[in-house]
Amino acid sequence: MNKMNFLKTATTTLVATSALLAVSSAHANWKGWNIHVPDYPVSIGMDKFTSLVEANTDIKAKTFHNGVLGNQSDAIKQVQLGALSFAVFNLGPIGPIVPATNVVSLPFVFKDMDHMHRVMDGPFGDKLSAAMEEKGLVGLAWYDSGARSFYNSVKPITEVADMKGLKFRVMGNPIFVEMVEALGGNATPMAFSEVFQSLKTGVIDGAENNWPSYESTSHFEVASYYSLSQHLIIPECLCMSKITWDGLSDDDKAAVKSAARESAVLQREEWAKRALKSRKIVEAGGVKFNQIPNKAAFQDAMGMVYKKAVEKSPILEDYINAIKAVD
Ligand code: GTR
Repeated sequence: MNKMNFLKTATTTLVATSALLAVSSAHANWKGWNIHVPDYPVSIGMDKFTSLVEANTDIKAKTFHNGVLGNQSDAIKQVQLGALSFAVFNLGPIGPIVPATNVVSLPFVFKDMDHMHRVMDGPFGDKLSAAMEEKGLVGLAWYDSGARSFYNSVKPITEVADMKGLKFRVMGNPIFVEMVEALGGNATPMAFSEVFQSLKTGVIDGAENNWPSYESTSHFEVASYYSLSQHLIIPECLCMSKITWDGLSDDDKAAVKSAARESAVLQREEWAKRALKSRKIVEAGGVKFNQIPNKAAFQDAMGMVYKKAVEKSPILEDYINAIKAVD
């Protein structure tokens, strides 16, 4: 083939491929995974995201709430494979797949929610997104998930010694097992959907979560001691499958990204409102909540957890320092 013919063929192929891609994007039907009930802040954010995507592109997008598409660890794999197009994931269970993200699963790594926002909304958040993208997850925006505290059906936790002998459900990441063990308790990784029944039947004594999840799952009805340890502040990502993302035109990418950002603004507002509302609901429902006077003792017990995490992924040392360096 001479040079001219080659160029012609190449151009024709390119045009045909782009046309195909454009067609596939025009008829795209995105499925999104969500673990939460439809009126949860994450769900409201995701619904905003899909309505903006549908308004500003030719893509059809629908979120399946209530975890009907399976548990979080399986859903992460489905998004990586492109079987699901998008999802909101807590970064906790992403750690085993993208070790760099383990830094946000280290207990007490953030001072408070505002500190977490300053870190994640700056260059550090972009660094974590880049690490996720290498594993097929494109981070579009960061959602809020509050601070997680311990709750159980046996007694209030006021000091580290109270954790001894209690069995807590944790999310799927060895860091959380180590965290509970470092405090003297026992830990069982378990899917979110199984926690209520396990609390009710006494398979576990407790779990840990933020006010809205403690309330929306009714865990407060079967584990009524909520102790404000606030040991984890883990952001969540509105993530897309890289396979889906790579098939988008530049215009669609811009529209999708801006839809995600706009949805995150709403999600954070809704989060703040729901955290207050959920706390009121559970207190009215008879929850006995207590402050922990010496939180520093819980923090001090985390030395081994940090040491092991850094041994496994040495990059975490720099990441921990980078987080601490953000005021
Ligand atoms: C919630 C979080 C979920 C899920 C859940 C859990 O706070 O929003 O993504 O991680 O906790 O404990 O499994």
